[in-house]
Amino acid sequence: MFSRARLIYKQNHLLGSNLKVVIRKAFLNQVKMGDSAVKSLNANLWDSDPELFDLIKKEKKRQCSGLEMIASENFTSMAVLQCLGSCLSNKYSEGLPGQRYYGGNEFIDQIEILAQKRSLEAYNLSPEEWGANVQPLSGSPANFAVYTAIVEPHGRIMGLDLPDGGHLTHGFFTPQKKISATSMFFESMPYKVNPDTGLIDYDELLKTARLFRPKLIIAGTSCYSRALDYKRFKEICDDVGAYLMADMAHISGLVAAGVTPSPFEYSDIVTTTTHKSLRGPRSGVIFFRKGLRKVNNKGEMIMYDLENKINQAVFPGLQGGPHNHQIAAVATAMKQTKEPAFIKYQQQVVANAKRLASGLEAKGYKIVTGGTDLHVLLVDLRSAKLTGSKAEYILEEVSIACNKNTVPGDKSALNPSGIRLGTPALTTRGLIGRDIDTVVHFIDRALRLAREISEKSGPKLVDYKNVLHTDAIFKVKLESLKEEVEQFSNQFPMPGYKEY
Ligand code: DSN
Repeated sequence: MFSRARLIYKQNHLLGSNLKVVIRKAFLNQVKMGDSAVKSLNANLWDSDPELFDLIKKEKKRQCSGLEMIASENFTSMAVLQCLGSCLSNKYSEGLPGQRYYGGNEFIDQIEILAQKRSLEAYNLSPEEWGANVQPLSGSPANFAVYTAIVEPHGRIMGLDLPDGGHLTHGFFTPQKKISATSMFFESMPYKVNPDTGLIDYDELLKTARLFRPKLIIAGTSCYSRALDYKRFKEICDDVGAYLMADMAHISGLVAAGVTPSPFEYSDIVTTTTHKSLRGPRSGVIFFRKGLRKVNNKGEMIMYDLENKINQAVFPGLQGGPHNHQIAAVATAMKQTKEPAFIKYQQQVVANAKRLASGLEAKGYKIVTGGTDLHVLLVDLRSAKLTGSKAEYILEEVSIACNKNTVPGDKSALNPSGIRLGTPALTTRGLIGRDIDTVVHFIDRALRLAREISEKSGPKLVDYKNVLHTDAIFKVKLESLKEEVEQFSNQFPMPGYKEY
């Protein structure tokens, strides 16, 4: 028994030591393989994924050689790109500075606090009266977080109708379908522009608000070329006991530079994206008031209680870990708002938009509201006998990017009669004065060509595209205009990395 036991022990022991050797060898091997695996996984994008890198380079070339006139786009700074491509992308930090659900957030906390502080400074806000949540991933999540924070499920919200220049998240629905989650989970009622003037009809808004009694009214636009009357919005909100939320996504750069009225004086909450006129990263910020809200008719002080509600709506309500690389990029973009060059840039954005509007008007195009005070204008193409889709298509074919848009009085959002044009991106590349006249000239040539093609093709977009690509004379005209646009555009510098 004993010797058998010894034998078994010995066998096991031998087996054990052999096993140890085997395991150790495998481990060493793994470490070696791991090393080389990590190394090869860490290669530059251009070495590890030339197929994707090639597509990115092509997009860069498209951006450089075209004229970018989508009013919500811009070319961000090198500092922002460097934050976006930094190690901050690696870190989880659910929670707020000082109250995280993960360790290792010493520097992440400092970065987020810096982004909050600079966001307030950018708009000259006192930290006693305002707070900022810099975690929303973009504008739509920021808006939805506000609604879930302060409006109960199926509570009432009013926003500018999408076809009148509002944003999807302001509650868009059609007679057939609830389109935006805002209209699915809350009861939304649109307010409108006056179809003759293209201007927001504040009297009608008041009448509807008195009937609808919303908990929240949104003062914000996606395509509207005039400054909003925030004072009037606030009076209407006070009349019906609603909160006022300004969505300043489009104009947040202009507001920071003081070239358009600020929504902060009258609003309870302000949301914004940070990548449009502000020129930051794709991200979002919610500003909320703190302190005294009002004194009621019994003389009692009613305090704001937005801070916790909004912070908790963002996380854990709607989002997970904040995107720290974006938050750092917001911090550096907000810092830039304090530079004199930023103010000059924003002034030029508006000057360029005004010049573009008056140039197109001089060529016979109808500009909704008769011009612009901001970075954006809306061209009504009904009198030019073109649709927004046909105009957008031909402009893209000659390397001018813009988007089709409904104009006041349009019956269908699917077949809009206008195009929206913006100047933030062109201004970033340095276009001024006479350059804008050249852009007007290019747009006019393209639209006149579109009309010729449309006369030949008839009303259908599919036939129009077909004629545009098959008719030899149109093809030559199109190619030559495209070449001129690209030669012109390539003269202007592009911020960011050279190739990508
Ligand atoms: N998609 C943006 C715009 O173009 O206005 C708004 O989020």
